[in-house]
Amino acid sequence: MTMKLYGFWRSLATYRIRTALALKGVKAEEVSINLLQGKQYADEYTVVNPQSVVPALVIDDGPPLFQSMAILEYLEETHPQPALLPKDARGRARVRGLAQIAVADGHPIITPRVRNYLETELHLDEAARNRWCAHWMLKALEAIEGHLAKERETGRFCHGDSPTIADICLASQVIGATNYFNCDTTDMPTVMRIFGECMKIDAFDRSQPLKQPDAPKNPAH
Ligand SMILES: N[C@@H](CCC(=O)N[C@@H](CS)C(=O)NCC(=O)O)C(=O)O
Repeated sequence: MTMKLYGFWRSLATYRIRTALALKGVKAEEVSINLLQGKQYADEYTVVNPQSVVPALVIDDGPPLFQSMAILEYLEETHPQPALLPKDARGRARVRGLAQIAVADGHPIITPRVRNYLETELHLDEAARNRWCAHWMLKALEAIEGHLAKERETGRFCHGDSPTIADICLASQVIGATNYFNCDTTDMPTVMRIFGECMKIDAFDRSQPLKQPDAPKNPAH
């Protein structure tokens, strides 16, 4: 079986898949689609993903899988060990809910296509665009903190003592907030404690955007 992950070093959604693959010990060749150069709109890529976003995962000659949550669920079903979802339905609902705060509510409104629209159609300058992004990234993290701080299922990780899909999505959100938008995360101690636990795991750490071979050496990208 061959796997090809279409992604980009900077992409938070790609980070989620890279991390899940690493946790599960699944090898995939990564094909870089340079979002900063608009390569997501090139014909060669729109045949892979008509939405012009990464990630997409192609397995053998099969049709590309798309949307990071759907790909995470696919990997969980096809490579069940180590499990990234709890055994009980209620637990799975909680993990998916936490993940979706980042994936469905926080991340989509800071993506390049949204930032480009704010710039070219609404004429917001860079400072205003960054304010927008920082605001919405933090809102999602605050919502996650609200759950994690008070719910007894929270353990070393978001749900118990081993990492789940919720931790992968939390980590992607924290990386975006801190690496890209300089967010102040002091009001979310549980989120940051769990992020610290994630980063002790090699699969989370080495999948980070700034640790990818094509990432710029100067972090002020
Ligand atoms: N909901 C999608 C989001 C995909 C997405 O927006 N990816 C970003 C990179 S993290 C992208 O390719 N953006 C291209 C653009 O906005 O032009 C997922 O989770 O896979």
